[in-house]
Amino acid sequence: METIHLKVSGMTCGSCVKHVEKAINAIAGVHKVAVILETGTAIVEGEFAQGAAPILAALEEDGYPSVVIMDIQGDKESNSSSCKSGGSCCCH
Ligand SMILES: [Cu+2]
Repeated sequence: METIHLKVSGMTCGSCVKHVEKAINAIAGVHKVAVILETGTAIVEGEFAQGAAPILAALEEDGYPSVVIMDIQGDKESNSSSCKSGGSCCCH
């Protein structure tokens, strides 16, 4: 199971939220969708064989262009600690 965080533009009211939820739910592999109107974000849980691309395409089609928010802080941390031993990179 993966989680994708999206920044969704164009949502202005509760029916936009429902629209976005419906569009995302229609995509294969999606298990759970949480849309937060206040922050304009959507959190999608599921198995994403093709990554976020089908979700972004569906939202774009419905008039809510979206981008994936980088939420891999844990990964970043493990990367930076691993490259301390590796030597020549940006975070030495
Ligand atoms: Cu609306």
